[in-house]
Amino acid sequence: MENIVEKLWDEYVKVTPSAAKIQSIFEKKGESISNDHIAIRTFNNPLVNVETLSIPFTSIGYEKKGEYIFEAKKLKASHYEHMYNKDAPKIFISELRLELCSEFIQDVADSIIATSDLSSTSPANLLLSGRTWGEPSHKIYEKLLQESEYAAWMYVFGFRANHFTIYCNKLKNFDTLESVNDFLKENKFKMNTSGGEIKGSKAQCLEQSSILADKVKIKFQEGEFEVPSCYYEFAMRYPQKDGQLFEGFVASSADKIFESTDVTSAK
Ligand code: OOG
Ligand code: NI
Repeated sequence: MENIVEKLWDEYVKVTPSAAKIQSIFEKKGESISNDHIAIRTFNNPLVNVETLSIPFTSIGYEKKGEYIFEAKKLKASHYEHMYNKDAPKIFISELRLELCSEFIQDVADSIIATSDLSSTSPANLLLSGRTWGEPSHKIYEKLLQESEYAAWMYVFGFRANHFTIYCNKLKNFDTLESVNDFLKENKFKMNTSGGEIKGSKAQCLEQSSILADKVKIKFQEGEFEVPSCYYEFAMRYPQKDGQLFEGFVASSADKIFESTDVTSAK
């Protein structure tokens, strides 16, 4: 397990230099970082859907706990928790519901999945493979962006962790998510402000924030362009009425967290 999480991290930091920087500034303050969750994106094609990408996790003791629908973004997601190891990060996997998308998106998804050699790739390897199709076309990327930022991101970045999330309850020197955000801003990181800097509330038992995705140079068929890659998230969890810490996700907050990879905000 540690293995797949570590490997996902290695691929993630390659396109998210801010995540490594943020870890190190927290460590300089004497913190050791725990992960609340890791998020993965995909399409609902059975070859690569949430169910398929969950196999590497369910096979090591994770079980499905929650399901979420994002109508406007045409997404569906599930979250997984480890049955025994309470320190294992939760896994949040979402999929684009292709049948609700335009024919253009369906054709792009079908063709990139068809050109990927999935028969010889286990789901665990797939998760570490990034883009399993060739060089993307910037023209197609731009057209996808107009309809679905999520589809455009998938087209360029493929299978990988979209973000890791620092579990802020475990930080020793930060009592509130606000103080975490202040520290990040002092260090010149830009926050995703969609729906407010802090999404959710104590009453919802979950507060979340995130930096805007890093921008990386990608080689497209037409040449090199900078596009938003991945981001780092921060979560603070609170006990529910029964005294148990809330371990789920809040759809209305997640809806805004998705926008951390939005090109229009990642200026
Ligand atoms: C997932 C966004 C939702 C959360 O913690 O609510 C999420 C994504 O951007 O792929 O991770
Ligand atoms: Ni998240």
